[in-house]
Amino acid sequence: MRDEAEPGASGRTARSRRQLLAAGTALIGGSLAGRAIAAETGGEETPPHVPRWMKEPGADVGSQPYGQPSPYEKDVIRNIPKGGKQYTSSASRTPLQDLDGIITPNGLFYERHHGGIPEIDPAAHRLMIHGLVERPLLLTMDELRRFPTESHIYFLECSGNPGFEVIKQGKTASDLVGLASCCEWTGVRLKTILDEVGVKPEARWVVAEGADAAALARSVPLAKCLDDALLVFSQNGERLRPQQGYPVRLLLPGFEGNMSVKWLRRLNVVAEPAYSREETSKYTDSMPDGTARQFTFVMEAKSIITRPSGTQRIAEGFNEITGLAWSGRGRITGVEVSVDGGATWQSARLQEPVLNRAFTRFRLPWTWDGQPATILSRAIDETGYVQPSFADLTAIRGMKSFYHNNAIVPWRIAADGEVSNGYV
Ligand SMILES: Nc1nc2c(c(=O)[nH]1)N[C@H]1C(S)=C(S)[C@@H](COP(=O)(O)O)O[C@H]1N2
Ligand SMILES: [Mo]
Repeated sequence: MRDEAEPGASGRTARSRRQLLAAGTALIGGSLAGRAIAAETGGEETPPHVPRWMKEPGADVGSQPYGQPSPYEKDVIRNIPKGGKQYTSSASRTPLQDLDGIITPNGLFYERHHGGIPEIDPAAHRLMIHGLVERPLLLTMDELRRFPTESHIYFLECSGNPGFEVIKQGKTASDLVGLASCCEWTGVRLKTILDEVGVKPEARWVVAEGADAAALARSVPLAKCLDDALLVFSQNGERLRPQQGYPVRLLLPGFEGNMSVKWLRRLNVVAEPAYSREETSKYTDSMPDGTARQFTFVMEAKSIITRPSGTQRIAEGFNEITGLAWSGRGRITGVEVSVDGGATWQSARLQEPVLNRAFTRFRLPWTWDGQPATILSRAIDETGYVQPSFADLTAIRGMKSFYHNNAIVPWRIAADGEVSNGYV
């Protein structure tokens, strides 16, 4: 077994993992647990000594009116690319490999901004609903909150997660698919507001516009607006963060992130799409025959193994393989994992809850024999759709595409336990 001095992204958990391994061995009848204690070299703060933090009272209640993570978790932060003009078109990624469960903490939710993050005074902000409607409305944020409200757990994912070339460059799970996050959203159904204004029979689309310097605008099919679209004002129980669209954003479950317009100021009900920048020059994909795919709304099923994953290092013996799967078309019904480069596949256990258009956590117990291996996962959703390999995806879409790359990500495990991107 490799020991606790291991470096890498998972270094901070190396010791607790070793202890867990020792405990697991004891559970199945070995006597390694006693040896592990004797070999412990943690120093004065480690049992059987009494640690420093037991010898005097801890910090006062309210020493942090808004709570912060332990200082020892300071490296669990958003993954922000170096350089580049952050105020024009920028993104930061969720550190998926450092998180557990299915909920993304608000401070680690991925960000994608086309004109920076506006600081909006909610008292001055209004939502205008107009166009092909009987009774146009201008809503204050307080008025919006008076409508019947719902909470749902949904993922949100940028359709450039990752670009077709990036898949060969990223090192960590976050580099590769960190433009995806999942949280509990609270808001008012867009249908409730559209019923209030009275949509005219010739209406087919709703153009949503943001109050940022980009004035980002997207045309949304009326059917989606009357289905599960939400006007969101809270995430994970607290008001939206400025980065996520404070004080109100559109949330279109399962659709490409770009359409979930943040800092929402206007909904224009129309008969034809706007053909805005974001649905003509961007968020379209060039196909091998020279045509372009346009209005590619739904995010197809995807999965990623978050542990073990790129830049982590594993020890021989027991390792739980775990990760996340999601589909814009509904629930995940299965995740298959291969530990032999795709030759054979096993069903992973899906951890409850398994929710519609939300991250689903999967787990598979695995004993690594210390030989080089390639591990992969593929998601299956309730429509029967199976996540494709990069080769299968590009056979149809070519390499001129940028968006909607939902290919399987392989992780290569070297003989020393180092995990790296299997595409490189
Ligand atoms: N007004 C506005 N809405 C926006 C954007 C933007 O730049 N401006 N970015 C879009 C893109 S490309 C994505 S992927 C999601 C990102 O949402 P998030 O930053 O909350 O993760 O917001 C979308 N909505
Ligand atoms: Mo995006």
